[in-house]
Amino acid sequence: MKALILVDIQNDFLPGGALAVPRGDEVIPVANAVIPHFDLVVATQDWHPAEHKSFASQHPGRKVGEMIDLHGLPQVLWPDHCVQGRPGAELAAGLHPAARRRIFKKGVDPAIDSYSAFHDNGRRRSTGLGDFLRMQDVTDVYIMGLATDYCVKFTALDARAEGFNTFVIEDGCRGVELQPGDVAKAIEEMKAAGVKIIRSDDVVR
Ligand code: VGL
Ligand code: ZN
Repeated sequence: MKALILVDIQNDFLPGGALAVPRGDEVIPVANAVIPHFDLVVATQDWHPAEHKSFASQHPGRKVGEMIDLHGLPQVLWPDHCVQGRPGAELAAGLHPAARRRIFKKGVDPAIDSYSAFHDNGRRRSTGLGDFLRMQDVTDVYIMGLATDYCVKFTALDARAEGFNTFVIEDGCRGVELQPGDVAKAIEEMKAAGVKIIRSDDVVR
């Protein structure tokens, strides 16, 4: 059984959003093209409380893009984004309705960030996605969305670690690139972990 995981295709990660990923909107038509080829589609939603500690606004004197130590974990400080219940946290309006059927929320604990769709950055709490996929007899996981160098990468690495055959649809992803080259590095890291990098054409045929 194959599953498609749509990572964080939310308004705040689109051009004009609070944490806009360059050309993030270009993943929407790719998502809509591949969705009909999957029996199981799951979407993730970054879903932060307003006082989330990944927000630079919660650390007086600190700026967006700076690195801090958050309870023992390195943490990039982000602009306020994907705040629970706000329009920026909604899935992109243009997404195929099937994208909305099963949503896993992450980043809910204010004290720890959660790039992966499977568990938080300290591996303290699971989102339930791994068990859910196993319960549906999923063996192969296809991943795309935003952003390549954060949530897509960590979701793909965790999918491998959980034993799924893992595919990342490269043209269905866009990256933040805080540092130039971050996307290329993320792709190499995923490959090294056994993630297969494919194109949407490989799914839609
Ligand atoms: C993400 C930074 C902060 C992502 C989420 O979806 O890649 N990046 N929160
Ligand atoms: Zn976030």
